[in-house]
Amino acid sequence: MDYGLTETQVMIRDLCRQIAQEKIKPIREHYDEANEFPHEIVKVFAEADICGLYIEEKFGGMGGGIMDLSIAVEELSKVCSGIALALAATALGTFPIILFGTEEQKKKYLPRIASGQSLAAFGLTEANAGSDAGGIRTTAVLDGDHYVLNGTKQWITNGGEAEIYSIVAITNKAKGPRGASAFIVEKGTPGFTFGKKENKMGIRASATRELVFQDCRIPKANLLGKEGMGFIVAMKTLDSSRPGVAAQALGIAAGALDEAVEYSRQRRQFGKPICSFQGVQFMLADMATQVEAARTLIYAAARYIDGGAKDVSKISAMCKLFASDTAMKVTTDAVQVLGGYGYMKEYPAEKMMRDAKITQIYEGTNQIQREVIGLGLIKESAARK
Ligand code: COS
Repeated sequence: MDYGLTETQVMIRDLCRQIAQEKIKPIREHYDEANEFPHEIVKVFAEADICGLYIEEKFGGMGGGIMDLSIAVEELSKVCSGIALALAATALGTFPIILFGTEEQKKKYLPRIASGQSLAAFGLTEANAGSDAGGIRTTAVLDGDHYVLNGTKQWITNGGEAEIYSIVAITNKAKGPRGASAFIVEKGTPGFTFGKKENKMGIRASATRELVFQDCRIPKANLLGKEGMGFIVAMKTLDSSRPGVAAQALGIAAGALDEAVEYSRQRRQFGKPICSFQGVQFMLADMATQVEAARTLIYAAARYIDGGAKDVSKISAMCKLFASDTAMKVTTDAVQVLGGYGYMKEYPAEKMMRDAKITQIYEGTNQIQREVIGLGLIKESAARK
């Protein structure tokens, strides 16, 4: 199926497929085992010019959108979603600048990201503020022409590796979510350091770290949007980034399906390949149907957002919810098809199953996605009256 992709999108898909097969496949096990960040592959992304797929051409990007990013993330994640995350998490950290940055801020930061010279990251989550994003405690206090940041962000993807961080902090405690603001903070700013690097179940080739701010002074010019808009910046960013997580989940599921089909053709039991048994065929059929449904929903969501639709929270949450639940189900079934071998580290199915789990958790748990979808339904119904 060609899914109505443009010529450029087919080119992006084929290029990323080639990078995944030739450059990532041979080293994915090493990075997973070592819990190490894949600097060599980030260089490959930069050389292949895929870091700016979703960034405007005038800022050095390819001028595409979320659809182009999703295609790339899906292809890379078929082989290793941990490595693909360097690209996807950079997009998450870049969306606040794309959506709310001034022309000067865009001119200063986007070309560095588009060229692959700098990675980006998004800092919202804290130890006591995960699903309850409005509960963050990191503060930013205006002092002359600087803001002074204090607090700790937790579980930040690309933490320590990124040069450019979009950070949400409280500028007015009394106002709740309306008292948050968003800022750009550069690595190397005095008072900005990195804490614990996490040892994770899956996506082990990605860097997940604490960001620590201690009297970190950043120029006032680094404020994104207006003071008090931080919660909206965060929510709109997540609306744009969730199809990327969904594409990551889709890639994991599609990769696991490929492994399961191939294995079932090779593995012989009772004198026949196991793919000849209906019990296995039915499992593969269900897996493939779920993968196609996830892809179709993600592409629909990505096109809708790229088309400039205003209220995209519901469709964005739907594709993240469906694709990540699909990834968990399909990878679990792939391990089952591979049986004892599926449980062993010499086959990639167990890694895919470990990698899939996080997609049901980060960028909003699937319980939060259901809440967003539910609220969207109520809002739409109320608007019709
Ligand atoms: N776009 C624009 N505005 C939005 C919005 C969106 N997607 N979502 C919420 N808002 C606005 C609301 O309209 C509301 O505005 P008013 O103050 O004018 O009424 C304001 O933001 C607060 O919204 P709400 O009352 O719904 O906030 P809650 O604190 O109840 O939280 C959820 C809402 C749960 C949806 C939010 O906290 C969330 O998304 N949590 C998950 C965060 C997450 O994904 N974390 C993962 C880590 S970041 S990678």
